[in-house]
Formats: sequence, structure tokens, C-alpha cells
Amino acid sequence: MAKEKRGIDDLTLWDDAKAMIRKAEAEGIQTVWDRLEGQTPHCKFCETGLTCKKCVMGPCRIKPDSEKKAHGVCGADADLTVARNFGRFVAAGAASHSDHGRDLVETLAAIGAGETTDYVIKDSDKLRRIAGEVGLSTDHKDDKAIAAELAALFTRDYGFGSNKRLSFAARVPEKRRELWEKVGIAPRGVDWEVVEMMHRTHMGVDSDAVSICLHAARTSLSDGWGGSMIATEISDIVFGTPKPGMTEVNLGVLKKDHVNILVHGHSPIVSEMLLASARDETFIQAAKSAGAAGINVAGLCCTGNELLMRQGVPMAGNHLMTELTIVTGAVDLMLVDYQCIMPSLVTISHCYHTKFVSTSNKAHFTGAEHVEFNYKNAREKADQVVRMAIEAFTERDQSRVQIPQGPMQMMTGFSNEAILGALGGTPDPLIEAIKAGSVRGAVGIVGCNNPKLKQDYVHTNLAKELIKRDILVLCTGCATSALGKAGLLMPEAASQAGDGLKAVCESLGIPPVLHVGSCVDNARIIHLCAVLANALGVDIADLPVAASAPEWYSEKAAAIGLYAVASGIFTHLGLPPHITGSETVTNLALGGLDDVVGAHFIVEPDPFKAAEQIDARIQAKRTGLGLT
Ligand code: XCC
Ligand code: SF4
Repeated sequence: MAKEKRGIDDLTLWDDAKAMIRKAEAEGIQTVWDRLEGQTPHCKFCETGLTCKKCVMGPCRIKPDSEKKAHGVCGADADLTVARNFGRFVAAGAASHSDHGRDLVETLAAIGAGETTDYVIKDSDKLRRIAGEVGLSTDHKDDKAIAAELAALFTRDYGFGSNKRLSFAARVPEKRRELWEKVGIAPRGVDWEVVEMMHRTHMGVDSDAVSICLHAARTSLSDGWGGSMIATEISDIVFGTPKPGMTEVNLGVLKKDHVNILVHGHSPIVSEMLLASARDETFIQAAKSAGAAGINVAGLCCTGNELLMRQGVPMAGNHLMTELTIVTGAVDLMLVDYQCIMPSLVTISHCYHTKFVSTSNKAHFTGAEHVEFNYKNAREKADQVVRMAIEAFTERDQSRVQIPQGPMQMMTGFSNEAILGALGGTPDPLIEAIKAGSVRGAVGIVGCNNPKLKQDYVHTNLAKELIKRDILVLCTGCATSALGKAGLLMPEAASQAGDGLKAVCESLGIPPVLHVGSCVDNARIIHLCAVLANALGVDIADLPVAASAPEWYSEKAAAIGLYAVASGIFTHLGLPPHITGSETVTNLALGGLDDVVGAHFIVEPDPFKAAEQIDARIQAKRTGLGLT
């Protein structure tokens, strides 16, 4: 079948993106959409999860209907092949968040041991509160001593020296913990579950599709209530707990007369230090001497979210905007840490004066300049990078610069502390609003962009449909830029909500869509669900809540979706993972899991239909709680 070429209006919702796609085309630069076209149609075996290359008796392609090819050389059938692939997919996602968390544990340990002066404890109250929560005594101890003990405890959570239980399992409602024990999916250690998944999916180990899927759930839980939650809490302790504030989003945050530095990736460790250097008067003066009006730092993807939440740094865009930012010709330097950094960015940066600088020993990029950061040299390296950016500015060709439009305003920074603070310190007003039906429920809209879907179309329409129905939306990750650009992160957007939600937002002066952070900060959402469930004395699965990853692409997003479901949260996906080659695995995901963990996935690319299904689920949960 001949495929039709998608027009520019099918690629993205936004004018800033369209202007840059046209500029890229005019300048002969290939983008993610061109490469997707080159890769389409995809291999059907891979798309449905039916290829296996886990051993050298293969590779095997499983054809369920064929007599000779229904099994791989080892005898694996379609169900087992799909489950093995999916298990490893989730393990990679959990590993990514958790390895990011490990860097924060190391930083906290370095602070405790006095091995760094660049990083300090910014939120001593939170340090003490978290230490108390996980059972450490804080009496007569200074921050450093507590940091050292807390880092040691979290280190044990990663391995198997703990009591076979994650520290933050204490947050999980008792009914949920009992269910996990009964089903055999209570997470024991962060690294443990990932390693065990790799073991189970080696040829000749776990050979039952359902058993592998349940371990995938356990692995994802070690991410959500382990690696990600640890990353979030330590980030708050070291860099400050986010508070609501105003900032801006879209390509208009770039400034033609400034040195523009973009930070991209996921970890706040490097970008926070870069920001400190960029705000240093010495460098601002140096930039002025080089002919710039100042230094402008803006974010991309989740590193962007981290700085947005805590520092009010503006957001240039989400996943599908990353290439297009460079096409503006205004980016002097892109500083990256790890995850979601398309290797194509290096190629595109070489078409301009843009310096592309990698910083992590785990993420080298061919063709990039590598300036390795660690907790001992971070500030010195950040200074070096800012000098490189100023130098690059002097080589910028202003005639190639095109910044398509002015920025949109948005309000961000809704940590759980900030949300509960706005409610007067307890979840009770929110619970009362839910009981009264002015807030009928809540949905976390999270996750990426995927070039297979029109960029940000599903995110924005789903959010609009939900708030109309008095359903509060929380957002993280790349959904943030989408909803910010749509104006939904402004208190004024309350006018687009149903009467109940509108009144609540207006009385508190908050938007109907609350930005709660980066991808690892989805841990804040499950924690908030646990707080609500505990206050009501019910399980998370009883709450009128749901999750959605409308435009997801990554292994990490699969891990997030699965830990949401395994925590009892009904979860919508805009497109399916590579599992449709197995009826057993697909049926489990799309329904069977409900009987096991009290929640399941739905897959629906149409945001309007998805909103209806999510609404129906929330209504059923309200009825279950005796609410109208
Ligand atoms: Fe990456 Fe977190 Fe996805 Fe965005 S949202 S494309 S994972 S940056 Ni998590
Ligand atoms: Fe083929 Fe089995 Fe080896 Fe996979 S593990 S490549 S299905 S023989």
C-alpha cells in the first residue's frame, strides 16, 4: 500500500514548530519526521514484539499461524517472546530513572562526607523530614551527618542489603502492600529487580509469559517507589523543594541579543551548576564585552523541567522541539547530561555555530565536545562551559537567526509540599472537594512526544476535555511544554474548566493543570495518591484517579505506566508498546491486570474518546466510594 506523505499540519500543533520545520527543509536539514518517514513501514515482527535476538541459535521471527515458524529455535512461542521483550523494555526504563537516582545518592553521600563544596543541602527541613520518615533519628545531628546516613540507607535500597523492602514502601497504603505481597510483586531492591529481569529473560529461565509480566510490574515498582522517588526527594533536599512561580515556554524564550545556552537531558546535577555560573556577574560582564546583552539559559525535556520547577528557568520545548531549537540558529551552546538526547542533535549543531557539549561519563556523543562533570569539579566545569558559550556567540551568524514568536506565560512548581501548602497543610480540603464533586477526580498526564502522532495534539485535547469534566490534571515531563504552550498552566485557564473545578482553582489562584515536575517526579504523583488513600483509609485503586501517557515513546515511559498500573492507577496510552503479537500479554495489559492489581491499561490515540473512557472509570470509582 502506498503511504501518503504527511503534510506539515499533520506533524505538529504549533506555529513555532512549523516555522522551524520549514526552515530546516529550506536549509537541507533532516529532522525526526524525515527519518520516521524513511523507516516507515516498520517491520511487522518488530512492531508486534515477535522478533527475538537473545541468543545465537537465532535470531528468530515468530509467525504464530505458521506450522514451521510458530516457535523460535529454543521453542519460545509468541507469548513468551513478547513477554521477554517487554520485560527487558521495562527493565531498561526502570534502570534509566534509577541510575539517574543513583547519581543523586552519590551527591548526597559526597555532601555527607564533606567531599564537595559545590553541592550543599538547600532544604534542611526536608532532609530532616525524609530522614525521620524512613526511620532515622535526627536528634543532635547536623545536616552532613544526616545526609551521610540517608545516603547510606538509600544505597541499601539499591542493592539487597536492605530488609528486602524499599524505604519508601512505608508510604504505600497497607492494602496495596498486602496485595503486592500476595501477588509476589513487592519490590525488594532497585538494582535487584532489574538484574533479576535480565536473568529471567535469558534463554531457558522464566518461560511463562504471565510470570515475566508480573516481574515486569515488580521491576517498575522498584523504579516508582524506589529509584525515581529517591531521585526526586534528594533533588529537593539538595536543590530546593519547588514552589509555584511564573515562567515562560516555547521557542520565543530564546533571545536574539543574548548568549543562549540550552540544557537538555534529565539530571539537575549538571544544569543547576551551569545556571549558577551563568548567573555569575563576572560571566554576565564577559558576555557584554563580547557584544551580547546577557546570558539566557533555557531548558529542554526533563532537565528543563527540573530547572523550571525550582529556578523558574524558561522552557524552550519538549522532545520533538529539541532539534528545532538548534534550527533557530540562535543556540550558542547545548549542554546535555543523559536520556532522550537524540544523537541527531550533534549533526544538526554542526550545521550552525552551536557548540554541543556532553557531560556524563555514561553518555558520550560522537562529534560532541566532552566536558566531564563530577561533584568535585562541577562549578569549575560549569564556568568553562559558560566561557565556551560566550565564545560561540561571537561566531553566530545573526542573518540565519529566526525566532518565530513571543513566549507563552505559565505557572509551574507544584511539588506535593506546595500543593498541600496551598490547601492549608492537609489533604482534607482536596478530599472534601472530591467528596462534594467540585473536583470529580484527578489525572496525571505525563510523558513524551512521538513523531507517529501529531505533536502535542493528544496532550492538549485530552487535558482540555478532562478539566471541562471537573477533573484536575497534574502534568510532568514533555506533557508540560505541550500544556504550557496551550495556555493551560495559567490560572486564567480555570475559565475552560467545569464549574466545580473552576471555582476551586479561582479560590486558590491556581491553574486547572498543575505542573509537578520531570519524569522522575511522577513519583510525586503516586506519593500524593498514597497520601489521599491513607487519609481515606482505602487503597490507591479505590481513588477516582487515572494516568495518561498520550504521546509516549520511551522505555522509561513504559516503566512509569506499569508502576502506575501496579500501584492501582488506571492508565491510558496513546499508542501500544510492541506487545500486540501476543494475545496473552495484550489481554493482560488491557484488562486481565484489573483482577491482579486493580487497574489496567487502555490504548486510544483519539483524545476525545480517551477522555470519555477515563471519565467513565473515574465515575465508577466515585460510585465505589459512595460518591455521586
Ligand atoms: Fe524523554 Fe523526560 Fe519522554 Fe520527554 S517525557 S521524551 S522520556 S524527556 Ni518522561
Ligand atoms: Fe530464538 Fe529462543 Fe534464541 Fe530467542 S532465545 S533467538 S527465540 S532461540
